[in-house]
Amino acid sequence: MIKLYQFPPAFELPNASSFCLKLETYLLMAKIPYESVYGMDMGKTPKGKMPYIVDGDKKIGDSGFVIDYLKQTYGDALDADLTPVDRAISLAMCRLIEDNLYWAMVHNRWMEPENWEKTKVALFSELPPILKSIVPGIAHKDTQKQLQAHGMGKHSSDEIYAIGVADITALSDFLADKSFFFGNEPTSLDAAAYGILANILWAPFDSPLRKKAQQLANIGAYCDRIRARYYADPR
Ligand SMILES: N[C@@H](CCC(=O)N[C@@H](CS)C(=O)NCC(=O)O)C(=O)O
Repeated sequence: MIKLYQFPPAFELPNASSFCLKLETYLLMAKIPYESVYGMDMGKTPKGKMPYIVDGDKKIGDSGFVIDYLKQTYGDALDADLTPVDRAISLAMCRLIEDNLYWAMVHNRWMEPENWEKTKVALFSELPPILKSIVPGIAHKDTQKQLQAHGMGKHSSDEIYAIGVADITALSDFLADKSFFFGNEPTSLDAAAYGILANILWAPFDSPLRKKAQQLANIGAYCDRIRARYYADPR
């Protein structure tokens, strides 16, 4: 059976990492059996990031490459019927979520001082005492560097939230009154969108991002719908 390596659950979410939640949601939506292996050992990851999977003798990192592999190996249950135009939109929306909105969420969790205190407790409190005194500081500096390298970290908080709010509004406008982004059944874009929107809505961080997601009624209803359909059984 496929082993899905991911961070342990946090903030009462199946995963506080939007990429881990995306991949688990994809596996559930595509009905591919898997077993979660929770941990924080980045040394074993193929790309220094979570999530990754091990399937037999194959170890694959990056949620996008994992989904490509799953489609090739187990069939494309979710995206097979998308038109080329749908695929182009799906890719662009996915990039909006993962290469832009994600960094606004990271800024909110890691760079706002009171949120960093919550993030630190949620992510690192299970570490043994020696590691607990070292790892959070290193992770914080590394995240700050990543935000700078991406470019999001060069903006003020107000500017970052304005960027993120525009992304959430675009997702809401595209979703409109549909059940899922491309109609009545989910596609891989829904897995990516749920990964981040559930994290923005339900992790305990007030921000203009969460406020906007709460104001847009279709976003809350969408996340509720996916949670009820795929996460009703406690796992
Ligand atoms: N492109 C990767 C991104 C994965 C990613 O950024 N994972 C974050 C958690 S949300 C991570 O492992 N961060 C740890 C680090 O950067 O040290 C994917 O799609 O899987």
